[in-house]
Amino acid sequence: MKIVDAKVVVTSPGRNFVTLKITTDEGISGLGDATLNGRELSVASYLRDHVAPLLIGIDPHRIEDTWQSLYRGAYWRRGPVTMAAIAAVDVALWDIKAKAAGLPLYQLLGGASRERVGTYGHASGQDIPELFDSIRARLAEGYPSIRIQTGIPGLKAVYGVHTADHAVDGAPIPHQGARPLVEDWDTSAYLRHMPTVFEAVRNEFGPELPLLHDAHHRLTPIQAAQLGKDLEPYRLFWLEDCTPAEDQNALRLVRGHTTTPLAIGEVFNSLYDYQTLVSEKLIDYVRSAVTHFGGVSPLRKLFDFAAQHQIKSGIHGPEDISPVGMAAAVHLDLAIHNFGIQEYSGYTALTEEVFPHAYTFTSGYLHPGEAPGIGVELNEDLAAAHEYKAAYLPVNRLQDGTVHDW
Ligand code: CS2
Ligand code: MG
Repeated sequence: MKIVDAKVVVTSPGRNFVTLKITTDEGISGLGDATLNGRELSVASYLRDHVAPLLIGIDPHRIEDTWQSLYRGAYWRRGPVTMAAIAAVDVALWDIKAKAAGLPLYQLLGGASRERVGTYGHASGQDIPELFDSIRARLAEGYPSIRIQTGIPGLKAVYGVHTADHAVDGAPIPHQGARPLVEDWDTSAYLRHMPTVFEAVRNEFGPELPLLHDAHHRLTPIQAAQLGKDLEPYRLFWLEDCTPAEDQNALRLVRGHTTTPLAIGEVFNSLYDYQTLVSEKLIDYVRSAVTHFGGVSPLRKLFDFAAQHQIKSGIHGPEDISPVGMAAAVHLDLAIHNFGIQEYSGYTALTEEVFPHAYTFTSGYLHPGEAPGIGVELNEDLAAAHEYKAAYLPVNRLQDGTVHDW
């Protein structure tokens, strides 16, 4: 079997997605997600201009060799753009291999280790009553676990609190425009407010409901330690991205002060980003997504490394991972032993039409389905009808105007 075509499709059915379609001389094609929120066109160019020409003529069954050739052959290693591009190739080749075998991808990854994949949904609100309504809505949809994000008194806009005018079919959609929105931030106000939020949620919904929270890289290590300690009475399932973790050693300080479980890694794109975090057991969940970590091949290596340290998966699954990337994740989720939880925030109805898929989301649980491959198709005509629209992630600034992590 030989690759005869590699096509990049950029579409925007509510938000921008980048998809790679690889076609073989035997008529089997495979899809890969290359979506990098806010930098989509960089990955599209990396694929179109520097990767696709190199794929023509090679044997698509040689997944590991192709991955290593793209990683080592680029010379300039790692980074979100490179690894999203390599991820799309990796997933498309796994899609082809599984289709050629007539099997759903999870069967090539060792078969099912569970019957279904547990998820967490997003609940948010500007204030406690709005948050409670959002929690009730997620519970009504069957989510077994729920992430809590709220507004902060005195701040205008905060990560994770979606206003109705920025959601379609319940799925958040980004602010589109030539420049990013500017949001405001005050760490002291946040640290004062969050314990009161979890106190209110526990009083209203009880002690059993698994609750997650995303600090979104905004705290210093000692502030993260403080928040972790302050939230211990509320027994979180995890506190995510409590401090920027490029400095993996920073988590030694946090880990030393709190037993609140920690999840990190959605912005990581290689095993080296986790070296200290995993080997010293400084975290409890690894967050990388198939799309941003170089594909299924390296992510399963990460999960095996994490399993040696009793660390579990928590694959990143917001609305800016396309259904192609989500499908690949759910195949991995079903197969690996050290599965933790899968983030799932849903898509617009139009996105579902552009990417018809075999995976199902039923009362809070995902299953990849039994279709050969990853089980996703691309409606290219519909994709072409919804062109790329410039959209950037917000920029965060402190009250004095200093730029801060968003
Ligand atoms: C968030 C993401 O889902 C999460 O945990 O961190 O929504 C993140 O903000 C986006 O993926 C950025 O594109
Ligand atoms: Mg996050």
